Amino acid sequence: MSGHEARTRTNTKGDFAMEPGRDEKDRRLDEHRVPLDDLNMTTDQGARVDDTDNALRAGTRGPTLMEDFHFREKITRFDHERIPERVVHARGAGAYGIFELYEPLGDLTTAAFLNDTSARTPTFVRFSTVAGSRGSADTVRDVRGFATKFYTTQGNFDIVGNNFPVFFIQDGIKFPDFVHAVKPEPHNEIPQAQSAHDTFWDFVHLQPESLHMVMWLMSDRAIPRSYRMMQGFGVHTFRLVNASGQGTFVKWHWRPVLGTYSLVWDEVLRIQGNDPDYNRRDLWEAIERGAYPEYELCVQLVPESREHDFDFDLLDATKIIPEEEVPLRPIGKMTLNRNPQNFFAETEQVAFHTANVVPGIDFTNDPLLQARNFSYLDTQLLRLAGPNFPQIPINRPIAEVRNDQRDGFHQHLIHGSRTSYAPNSISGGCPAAVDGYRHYQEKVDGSKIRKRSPSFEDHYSQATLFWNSMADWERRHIVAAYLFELGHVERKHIKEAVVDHLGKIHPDLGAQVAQGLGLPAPAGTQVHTKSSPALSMTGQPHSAATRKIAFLMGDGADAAAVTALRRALEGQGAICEVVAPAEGSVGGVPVDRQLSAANSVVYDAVVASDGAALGAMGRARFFVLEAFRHHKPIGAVGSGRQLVEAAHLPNDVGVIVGDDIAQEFGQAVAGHRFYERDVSSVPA
Ligand code: HDE
Repeated sequence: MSGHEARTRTNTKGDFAMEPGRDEKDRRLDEHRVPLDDLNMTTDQGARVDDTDNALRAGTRGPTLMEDFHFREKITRFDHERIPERVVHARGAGAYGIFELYEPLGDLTTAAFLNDTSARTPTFVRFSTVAGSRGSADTVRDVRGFATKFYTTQGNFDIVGNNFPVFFIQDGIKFPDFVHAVKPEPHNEIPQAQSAHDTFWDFVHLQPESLHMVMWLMSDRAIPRSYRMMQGFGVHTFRLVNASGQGTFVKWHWRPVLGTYSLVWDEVLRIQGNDPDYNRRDLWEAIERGAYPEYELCVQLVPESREHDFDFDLLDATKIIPEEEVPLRPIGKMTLNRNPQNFFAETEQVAFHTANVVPGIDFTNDPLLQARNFSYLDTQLLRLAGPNFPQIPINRPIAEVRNDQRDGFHQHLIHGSRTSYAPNSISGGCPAAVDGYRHYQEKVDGSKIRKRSPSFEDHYSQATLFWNSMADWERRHIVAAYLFELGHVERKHIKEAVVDHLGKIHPDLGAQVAQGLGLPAPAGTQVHTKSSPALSMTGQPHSAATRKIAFLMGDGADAAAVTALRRALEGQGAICEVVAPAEGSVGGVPVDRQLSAANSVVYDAVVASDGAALGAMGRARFFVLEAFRHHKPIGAVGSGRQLVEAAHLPNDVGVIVGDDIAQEFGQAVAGHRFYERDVSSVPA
């Protein structure tokens, strides 16, 4: 069933229960769903309304009357529609899914959903940017949130992760400082959703533990092509616990089946104007189309006996465990297969929490994780107005909830019990605390001290590892990102201090950024030469599936050639759209978008057909040139060659012209971009 059908079905009254394949969470939401049907309008109290266009007044030109309860209720409800946005990760997009396990992990954990391969565990995922407010653009340079709620039979388990495997700080007590630094500056609330300003870089140079994460932020990982093509990481080291109480350290990884791909910087700046909802729309449309995003859940496992075998501390969230040292083990797959029906009710009101764990999954003493285990519950109390937010439909577990917690604003449950305390004899001792979550028995012994472990002191080695592992094009993009960001910093001492740190990460990086900023190259430092190939985005799985291709067609276009190429690409799962100077059809082929309403930046590739007419149009030439500048495959069939010639492309890397280009062009689309193409002479 396609996502669209699923949505339509759930909008229709009555047929849910009969529908096979629906998961438990989906079924339980039914009682909260308001179907689209033929009911007449009522007030919140259920009284029928006969006019919602005119307030009650004393005479047609007279004052509005207090007595108009419908008017007052309608306006009051409107006045109170907004809730505080998330203090970070305010802008997001959500989707429902299903998690399926590959093999039982009984030797590692007692978690039921990690032991039962027949279980289809419902999930809800919210992707987000971090710094911007709710209305900011999707394609900003930022970390992306990747938060997953598993509705397991033992209660909710949340992996509240990001698309980078490390974080800016080591100790949660620095989080307010970091967030204040990256958010818009306090005096004028500028800039929105950007790190390119003085306070962020001031923080970075004074808090060098952020340097490794900032390398990721300056890389193209910070501008993902799609939420569907982005990795996710739990970041911290967590712990799995088996039936004998034995612990194993674990790092969570989500690996997108379509591979990890990014946009390019110049492109994202233009997408922000063309389609600020670019990533949100992409996720929504893919699910509606039935192209369900899939991610493998992988784990890195470290036996407790190996805790101190690394040259970094497993409790330090600014460090990765290189995949070459501890390989990824795929344990299951999540498929996102359903869009929410109401953004506010589901995506906005969902509340994640790192401390939502189930038996068999536990924490470590990572000081960042420890702080998060406090913060998420606290933040929901404000954002969702009180302690009963777990009763909001999206947050309710599918496991039964029983306890003596009571009352508070917006209590939805009617507790029938005559007691709300334990122990009690009146209610037979119920609810009884037996056979529940048991914390891992870790021996703790230490003096109270405000100090970090010396094992947290190295802030450079893994930033160097990241730089060493990049392909040439990735390094070029990283240098360009530092130049853009530091180019927006006003204070010279901040730029100098950052460049000094960059020299310690790698002399080449320091020298290149210094040169662009007109600063002296930092003093050379001896750095290690180790690399981790898994950190580069080269070598991703190739697929043309869900890639968007614009067919630029003019009046004399060769419709047969276009149709044949289109069929071949659609056969690989690509999405083809015809762009032409006017709506209607060209040579019998229906036009999807008129040229003046289309822009190359929202497509992955461009095919030109009939260059004679289009070659004379500046907008069509620009369309091709801009796609070329962003390293996208350019194809031409029939007279499309003339448009490509008219665009005056400086070289032909990734420009595929001919009568039978289907195979070569399909491969080019699957390969994403021609980063080796020199675009330095293309006007911006
Ligand atoms: Fe969060 N973070 N965070 N964070 N975080 C929030 O919780 C916080 C951190 C992450 O889609 C807030 O409900 C502290 C790391 C995601 O709803 C808040 C610290 C990672 C989301 C909060 C961190 C994350 C949040 C804001 C340092 C990656 C969005 C609203 C100790 C592993 C979840 C909310 C969603 C949201 C606190 C660090 C990921 C304030 C104190 C590291 C994906 O509670």
